[in-house]
Amino acid sequence: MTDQPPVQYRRDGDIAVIRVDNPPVNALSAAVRTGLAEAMAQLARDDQARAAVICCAGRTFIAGADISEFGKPPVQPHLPDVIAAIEDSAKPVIAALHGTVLGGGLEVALGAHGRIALSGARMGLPEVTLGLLPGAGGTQRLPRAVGVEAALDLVTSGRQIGADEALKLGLIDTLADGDDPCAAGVAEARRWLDEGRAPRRLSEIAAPEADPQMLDRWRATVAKSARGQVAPMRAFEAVVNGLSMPFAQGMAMERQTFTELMQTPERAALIHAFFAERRAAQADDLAGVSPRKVDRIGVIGGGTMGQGIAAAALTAGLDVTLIERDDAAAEKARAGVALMLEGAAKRGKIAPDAAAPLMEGSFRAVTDYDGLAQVDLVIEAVFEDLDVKRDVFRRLDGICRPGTVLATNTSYLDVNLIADATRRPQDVIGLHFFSPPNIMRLLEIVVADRTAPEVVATAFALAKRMGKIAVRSGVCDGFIGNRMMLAYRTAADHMVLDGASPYDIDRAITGFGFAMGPYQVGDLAGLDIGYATRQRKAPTRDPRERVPVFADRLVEAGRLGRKTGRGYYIYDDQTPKGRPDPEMAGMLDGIRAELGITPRDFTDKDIQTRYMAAMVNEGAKILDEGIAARASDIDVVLLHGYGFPRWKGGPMHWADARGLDRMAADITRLAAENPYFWQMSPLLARLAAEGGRLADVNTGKDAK
Ligand code: 3H9
Repeated sequence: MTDQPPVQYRRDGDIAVIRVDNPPVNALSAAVRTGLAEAMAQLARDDQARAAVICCAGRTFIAGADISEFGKPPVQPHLPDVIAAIEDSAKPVIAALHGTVLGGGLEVALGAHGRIALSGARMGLPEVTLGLLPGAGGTQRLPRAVGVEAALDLVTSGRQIGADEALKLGLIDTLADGDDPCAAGVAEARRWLDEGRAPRRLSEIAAPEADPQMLDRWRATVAKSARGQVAPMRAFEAVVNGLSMPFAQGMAMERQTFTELMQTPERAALIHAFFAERRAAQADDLAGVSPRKVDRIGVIGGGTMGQGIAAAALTAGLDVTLIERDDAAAEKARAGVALMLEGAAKRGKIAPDAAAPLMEGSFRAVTDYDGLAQVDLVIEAVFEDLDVKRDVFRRLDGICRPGTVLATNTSYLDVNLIADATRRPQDVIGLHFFSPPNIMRLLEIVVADRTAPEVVATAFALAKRMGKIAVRSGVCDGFIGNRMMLAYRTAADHMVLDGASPYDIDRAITGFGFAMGPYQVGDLAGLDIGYATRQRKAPTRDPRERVPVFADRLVEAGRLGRKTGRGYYIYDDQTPKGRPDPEMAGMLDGIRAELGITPRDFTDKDIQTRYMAAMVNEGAKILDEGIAARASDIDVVLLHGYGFPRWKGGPMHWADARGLDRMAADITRLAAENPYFWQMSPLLARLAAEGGRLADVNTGKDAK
């Protein structure tokens, strides 16, 4: 932090430079709003100043309102008033943009009379992603700057655009070179003075006309993509309704909508998700612990996971040595990684022509473990079998130099047992990537009993470098995510055994907001995975456990899901995303008759209640055992790895919002039916009785 006030006023000749310096992202806290308002008053008084520049210190222009103030009583001056003061200035005001110009930051820029941006700047109005709409003139000024259609696109999607696109749209006037936004702004202001340009106020421009058909198209698009969310449609309406109102009335309507949205559970959930993602990377016991340097990594196994991990690491600028069994497998892996890098180039993750040089210079697929002698970290992604993995780690122990981090990508095996295969368990950790690892952002960092703090810190640093959202987990079967999934899938399987169809379940669960239902997910992942797990556990299975016989039958009939064209659904050219199988009902009825089950009906609500109760109950157990350090970490895993609807915040947030007494009542009722499966988490029972919240639980165990 600097000792200086967050907004400084100085003069460069006859240009006032108003510089915001509020690390880390120059958010518009009350102090910044006050500082900007005072600076505008000073500008008006300053006879020496003929124009002004608003620019920012640090890595970005203003990245928006201060989100940490949301949910608290608003403090004056309000942002719309500050922006009105900027726009009302009799002297030209130029906003000089760099970094990420977001939300209220872009609204400040729209209040200025001219906008110049450094070439790397990105801008957008992400408020809908927080359950809000732009609340400081964005819905009213943006259409006047870029036209109705472009404004609808930006306001309802929250997407960010680069400076080039902003220039084309007319959102900015000029692109500047260099890396000093304030200097670029001063030069632009001087040009304005030389040309004698007067302030141009967007509020004084008539609202543009809109083609009714274009509006209908957009209304349909927004309704479809918003799914269960409220904010995108309210944002759409604010833009459209504002077109037929005087500017001041449009501003009042926008403010009213903003205030209403601020009260919604959707806004609370989305902001919870934003902070939960950032909090997940913070561990109290790692303060002051330095990560080891990681530039070169090894990947063992060139299947889909190994290839994806390699591609993600190359994209992040790491050097990668991939080990495969034989030359043919190594070549296949190499081709797969090359394809993924081309995909990364298409998605703009690396430069358009970067894939080939990365493959040439930073990647090799070899068959000899000796290639790993000099790497800084190894990620093993071989077949999911404890003995196979222990063998790999024994070999690594013999080859890797001291200090190399040895990571396993296992999704459920005991990392302690893997660590024990080496003479350096302190260097062993789990890095559970999600499939496909070059796309999915979630990474579970699995900390074993003897993993050194430095190794944990190294894993977090690597995750950050690779752009992953990292969550720390302790060791248990399935870690946080797959253990949760097993619980809610089991609840779903019980419902199918008892009378629901997989299609009923998937409809109810996507209706809740999940990206996919459990049986759609099963088909995508391959039904053989669950089958293999059930076979593995069969010898130790408790006789009270209910086996999803129907799932086993599908696999035994060769119906493994999408990859075989048939699983719960049928996949063909006409229905690549799958259609229900007309034979499913008959098969299920046959199995129920065999098991002596009289089928019963489940409403969507019944299905959602059981699915969520199983998920939350397991989450509470995971928290209680210290497998997760905080409830919000569990939310992040479900949001990023399992398609939980972001606007509901994650299962733990959702349960707190619904009330733990209601959750406990659901579980008690279900336990009467099946006491073995519905064993209430003691933590959940206690919190429900005390009126507590999962969010406030601090196990103090730091997930180890
Ligand atoms: C809005 O503007 C409403 C207006 O229309 C109307 C008002 C009336 N506030 O993400 P990072 C913190 S809505 C407070 O790790 P990066 C963040 O928590 C707002 N804090 O860095 C973290 O703290 P910590 C619209 C914020 O480089 C630290 O800064 N704006 C805010 O990966 C670093 O963040 C947005 O939605 C904030 N606005 O990404 C932008 N932003 O170190 C939200 C960040 O303690 N922000 N922090 O964990 C972002 O998208 C990214 O943070 C950004 C930087 C791209 C800026």
